Amino acid sequence: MKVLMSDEVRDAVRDHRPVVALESTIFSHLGLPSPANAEALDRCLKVIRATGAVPAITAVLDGTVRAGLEPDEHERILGAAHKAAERDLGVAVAQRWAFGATTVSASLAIAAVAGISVFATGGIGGVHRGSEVTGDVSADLDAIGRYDIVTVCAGAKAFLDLARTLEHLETIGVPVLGWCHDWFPAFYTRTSGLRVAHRVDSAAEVATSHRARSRGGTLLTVPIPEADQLDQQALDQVVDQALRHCAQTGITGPGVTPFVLARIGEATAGRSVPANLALAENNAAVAAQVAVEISRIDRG
Ligand code: PSU
Ligand code: MN
Repeated sequence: MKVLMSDEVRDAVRDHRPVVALESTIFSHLGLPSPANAEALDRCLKVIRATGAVPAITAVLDGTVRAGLEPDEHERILGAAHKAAERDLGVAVAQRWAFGATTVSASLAIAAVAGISVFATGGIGGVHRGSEVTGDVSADLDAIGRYDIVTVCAGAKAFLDLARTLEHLETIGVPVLGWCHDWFPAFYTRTSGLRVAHRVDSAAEVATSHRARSRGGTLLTVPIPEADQLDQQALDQVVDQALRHCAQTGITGPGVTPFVLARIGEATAGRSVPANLALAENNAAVAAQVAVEISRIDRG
């Protein structure tokens, strides 16, 4: 796969300086409503730079796979998009998609070609509830396991089967780390009640353990900041109702996420969107700290 890198990102990777890759789905209309999406992008970019790393937004623009966008291109990822998972990247090139919004799996594939070691997102895809019937397991998990990259997230999407998601990550050999925390976070809330494999308390620990691995990726989970978390019981109720509605009315596949997220937004009186922004920014900040430590190791 050919990836066009911005000059800034190419130079930083060449010199082993810290770089953090970002996906574009969360910033598009598929991820967050306008104008919160623009604010999320702005806050993530700023905090990565303030921590001493270079941000590298991934996307397909006009049929070209990109790592690192120019400032005048940022507006293009805030609008309507075709969702591009890793498997879609080739078709996005062949059909010259105007904007392919990269998911976690696509971003990791692009970051790997670009030589970037750290990737920040909001929530990863995972094993869906009822997957024993539908077989719905996000390609994100395979990509996290396959590429030699640290993925930083606040857990998985709010309405997945988190216990099965953790089991799957164990099966494919991904170390799931908790950032100053013993629990697998549940996106809008700090804990799912499920333990992570290992707690880590510094970026240096994450960087060292990642570089000491035999193969594949590391998943670093960062709980949403305390002040921004939502009420778990209220969330459980909305999610159950929304998923039942999807099943009854035939909303399936890619339609499910936007529907459930909209319901969560209504039920929390709009508090889910600021929570999403806060966790995305927080993940970007932690990812930048990890990138700084990895760069220290790589520069010897
Ligand atoms: N988390 C959310 N909303 C999203 C996503 C994650 O709260 O829209 C996106 C991410 O881009 C992730 C993708 O990579 O959904 C996973 O999609 P799927 O379950 O179709 O693999
Ligand atoms: Mn799926």
